[in-house]
Amino acid sequence: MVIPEEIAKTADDIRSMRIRGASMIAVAGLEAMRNAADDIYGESKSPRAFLDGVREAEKVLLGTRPTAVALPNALSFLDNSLDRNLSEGASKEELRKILKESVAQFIERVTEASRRIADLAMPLIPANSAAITHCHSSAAVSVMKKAAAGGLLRTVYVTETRPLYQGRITAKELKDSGASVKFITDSAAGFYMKDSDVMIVGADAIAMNGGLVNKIGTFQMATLAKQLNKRVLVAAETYKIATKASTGVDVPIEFRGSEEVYEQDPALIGSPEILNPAFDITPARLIDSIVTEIGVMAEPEREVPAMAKKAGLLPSRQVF
Ligand code: RUB
Repeated sequence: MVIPEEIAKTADDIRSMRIRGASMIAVAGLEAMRNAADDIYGESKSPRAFLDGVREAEKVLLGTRPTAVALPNALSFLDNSLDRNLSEGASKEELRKILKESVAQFIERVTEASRRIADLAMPLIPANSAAITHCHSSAAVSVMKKAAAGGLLRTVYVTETRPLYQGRITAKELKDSGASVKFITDSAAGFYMKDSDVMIVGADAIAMNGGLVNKIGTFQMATLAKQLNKRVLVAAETYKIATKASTGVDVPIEFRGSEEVYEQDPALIGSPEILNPAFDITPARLIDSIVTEIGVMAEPEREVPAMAKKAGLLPSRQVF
C-alpha cells in the first residue's frame, strides 16, 4: 500500500518534534489514522485488506519515537476494536466507520482523563505551596492550573529543560494561571527545590513496577526531591502504562541527535562524543503518588498491574 500522505506528514511532525508530548503524539497519530481512513478504504479490496492497510499505516507512526507509550496504546485500542469487529464479520464500510468512532472515543478519553487527574490531584497539593516542574506535560499542567486557580499553588518553578526547552511551553501555559511562574535553568533545580513543596511531572511510560520514564532530568530532580523530603507527584493517564515493561529498563530510551546539544564546530570543544538521551528512569521508591484518571497510586511499586487491569488495557502493539 502507498502510505497515505497524512500518515507520512504526521510521522514526520512527530519525529522532528513539531508535535511532542506523549498525549499530543497519541492524539495526532489517531487523527492521522482517521484522516487516512478514506484513502486506505479506497485502496483495499476486502475488510481484511482494510485492516492490513491500517496496520501498515500504524507501523509508520509507531516508528517515530520509541519511548512514549501513549501512541502504541492508542493504536492498540484502535486495532483491537477493528480486529474484533473483523472477526465478527464486519464489512469494509463498517470497519471504516468503527475506526473513525474509535478515534473519537480515545480522543474524548484523553481530554476527560486530564480533567479527572487534576480533580484527583487536588487533595495532594498543600495549601499555599510552591511546586517545581520539568519539561512540558499536558497532564502536569492541568494539575498545576487547577491548583493555582483554587488558590493552593502560589509559585511554580519551571526548568527550561535543555536541550529543546520544552519548559518554555509550560511557562507560557501557566502565565495566567494565578501562580507566580519562575523560569529557571535545569542546573538551578537543586537551588530552588528547597523552596518547593512538591515536584509535579508527567509520564512517557509507567512500567509495571511503578518505574517512571519521563524527560531526561526527571530522575535527578526526583532524587533531589527525596533528599530534601519533598513530595514527588506524577500525573499520568492510564494509557501511559507500558504493560509489556516489567521495569523501566525494558522501555527503550530514545537518543536524539547531537546537534540538539551543541550546534557549533565540534572542534571548538575538543570534538567530544555528544550524548543526548531524551528520557530517563525514576524508580518508584522516589515517587509519592502517581495520579491517574481512575485513581491515585500511593504505592506504585505494587499497584500498577491492578490499575492497568482496571483501565482495561489490552495487549499492546508496542514492541517492548
Ligand atoms: C515530553 C515529556 C512529558 C511527557 C508527558 O517529552 O517528557 O513529560 O510526554 O506529557 P518530549 P503529557 O517533549 O520529548 O515529547 O502529559 O502531555 O502526555
